Amino acid sequence: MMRERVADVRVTPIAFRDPPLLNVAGVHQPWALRSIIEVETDRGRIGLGESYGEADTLAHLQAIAPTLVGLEPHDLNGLTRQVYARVGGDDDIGAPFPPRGDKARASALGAFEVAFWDLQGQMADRPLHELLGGAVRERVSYSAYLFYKFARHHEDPGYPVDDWGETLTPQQLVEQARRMAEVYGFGSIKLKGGVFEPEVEIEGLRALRAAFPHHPLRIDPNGGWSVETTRRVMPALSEPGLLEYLEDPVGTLEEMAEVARFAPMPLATNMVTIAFGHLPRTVELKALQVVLSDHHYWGGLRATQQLAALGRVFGLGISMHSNSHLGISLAAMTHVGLTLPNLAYACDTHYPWQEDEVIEGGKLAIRGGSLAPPPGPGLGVKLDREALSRLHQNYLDCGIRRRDDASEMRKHRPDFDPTRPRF
Ligand code: GKR
Ligand code: MG
Repeated sequence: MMRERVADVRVTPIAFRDPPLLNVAGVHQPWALRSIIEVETDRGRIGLGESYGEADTLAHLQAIAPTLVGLEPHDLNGLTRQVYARVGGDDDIGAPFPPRGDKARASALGAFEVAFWDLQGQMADRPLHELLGGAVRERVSYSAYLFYKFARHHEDPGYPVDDWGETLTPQQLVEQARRMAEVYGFGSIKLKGGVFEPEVEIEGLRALRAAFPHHPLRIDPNGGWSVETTRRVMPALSEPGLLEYLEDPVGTLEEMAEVARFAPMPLATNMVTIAFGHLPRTVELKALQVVLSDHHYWGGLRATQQLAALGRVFGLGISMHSNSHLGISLAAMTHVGLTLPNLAYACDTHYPWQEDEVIEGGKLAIRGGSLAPPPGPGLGVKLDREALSRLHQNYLDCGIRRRDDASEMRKHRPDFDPTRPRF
């Protein structure tokens, strides 16, 4: 019998509304970009993927797409070969510190790999996590991802003020956290920092700790602090029971290693250890304790499992990083999360900040702070075609082709300087 093969691959850029969330780089633009990947077989099955939607990623995905025709959905090594042939970079996907080429390759691979897995699941009539080795838990825990935010975007008359309002004070942070906890049941809290002086953000953490005495709490200044600043605030950050871990206080691996020498709490990253080739030096320097995996740029779901296995070998904890995303990404994160024995922390997700969806049935429902994968074979999600064309039209109309939080911030604060360390 003829084997089922890829017959067509479509990559559709989309844009969806994003609230004015603050971070070290500036503020989110009114639209977030993603790309939706459809890999269709000669029997009409469609596997789905979701990835970044910025111009350079999109160019890679669109260049690779036609070269996948003829592959079998099980041929992940064949897929890897095609991706490597089209996206420049070193031969070793994780060679030490050439992250540009390798991140581009790993991101392209991850985008298509999820769609290939989705097809494999559909062909086997099995949910994806079963193909990935089976579940070690029934649900994946996610954390409340708190952001300081403006009440509205600077110039966007068509966009109503979002109903989260402004979050600039400790009291407003607590209110944001209460709403997250009430609606989604989150049992862990992450604060996106790097926005205000660290002492101001620590006041926010203290308010959260007082309001949520038992929720594990983290802060992530995205490399916005210097080593000296981190040393200065360490006594306050080390107050008993305040932090579960400290994420990317400083911007380089070497600086993380310096901080690790005086920080009593675990250090986590999604910024300095972002490829396999970074692991030897990370381990050698004892620079951190938790790697926030992300299938979108580590190279897919197999790579995520391999990273978790290496984490077990070297005593690194594993959790998950997130960017603004929709349900295809969340389904993929949840399937692979079910299979990682050492997923020891609640994963990040921006999902509550996104109102729109591209999958049938609308938003997936995080309940009790966790999510079970959507039922059904493969990822368990299907494209809502009307939503896809609407979100694609948003992309065509919005004019944004590259995320630029700093320029957006300068509309509010003309003297804003995103140079890091900011503090
Ligand atoms: O969405 O503003 C944001 C975040 O800062 C995001 O860009 C980061 O990639 O969430 C991320 C992180 O944990 O560093
Ligand atoms: Mg981070």
